[in-house]
Amino acid sequence: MKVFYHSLEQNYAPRHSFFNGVLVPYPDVPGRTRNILAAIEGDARFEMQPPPAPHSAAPEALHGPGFVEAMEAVCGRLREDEQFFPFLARPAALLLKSAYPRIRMGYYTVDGSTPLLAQSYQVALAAADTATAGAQALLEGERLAYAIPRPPGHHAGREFFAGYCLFNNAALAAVRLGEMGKVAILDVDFHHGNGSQDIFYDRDDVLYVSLHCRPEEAYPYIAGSREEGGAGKGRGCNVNLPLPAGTAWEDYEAALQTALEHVRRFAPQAVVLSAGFDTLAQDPIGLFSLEIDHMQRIGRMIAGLGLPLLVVQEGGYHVPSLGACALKLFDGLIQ
Ligand code: Q9C
Ligand code: ZN
Repeated sequence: MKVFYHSLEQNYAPRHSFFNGVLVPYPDVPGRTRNILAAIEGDARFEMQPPPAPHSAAPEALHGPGFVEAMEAVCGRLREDEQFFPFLARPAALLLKSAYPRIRMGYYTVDGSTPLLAQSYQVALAAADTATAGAQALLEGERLAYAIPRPPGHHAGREFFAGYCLFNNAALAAVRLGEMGKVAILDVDFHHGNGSQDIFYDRDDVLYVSLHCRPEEAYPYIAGSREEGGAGKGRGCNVNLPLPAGTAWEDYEAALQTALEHVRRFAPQAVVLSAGFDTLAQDPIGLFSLEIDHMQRIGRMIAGLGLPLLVVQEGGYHVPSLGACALKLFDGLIQ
């Protein structure tokens, strides 16, 4: 299967995330993708593709020109070693009129988990390009492809960045796959993909189904409840299946079965899997108790859909386990 990746992210290493009022070491480290790449390198099933064409994702179509321009403007003005957290975080229209990109960026900020660096804009573009190249492969007839963007994407909404995510890689891929017909995004990251939900909330051409830790107990705290079912013609096309902290395989499997029933009923032409490995018991952020072997079971269940599938990497922070998780997931998907 074709694997899409852009090496620009290897030099991308924010130092801190602002969480619970303190700066904590940034969990989205370059070692994450390095561990995955090392695992798949020696495996003939994975065929590394050349880096995607620059700016092929065109994120402004999805995220709006104001957001993309503000990010470019802020990043272009940051010092080499600077880590910028917007200190205003409010969608107040007045902020957008500011001549200062640092102030404008506040409009697009929801929390402090994600600082911006001088390279953020370029790296975010490369990540988006990586996911859309994966989508393009499915449009050209591939049945399974793997995109490994970094930073991840599912917390980035129409007009906000959050949760280590800048642009929504999986959403951009899903939009590209729209050429085939209806698309489902199945999100198995430990966290609710509030960005993906936001982007497709009122649309009936993209189904968003997520299995995640309930917002009462985990990030993003502000979205992910069962009641959020879509709006307007998108009603019924957003499915949240929140699970309590501590969830282990039996309950997870039952919820995944439910998620897959929703996907089948929607009858999409293609599926984007937002694949996070932060459901692992060892994960330093996640609060579920899955084992590495369960990734194979997840893969096998998803393969049962029999649909073209683009796997887009999201979270997963127990670095030494990530490559093994990816191999197990694809063992299940391919068998
Ligand atoms: N100490 C993704 O997995 N903060 N983002 C959690 C835990 C934010 C996760 C802090 C978590 C964001 C893509
Ligand atoms: Zn996550």
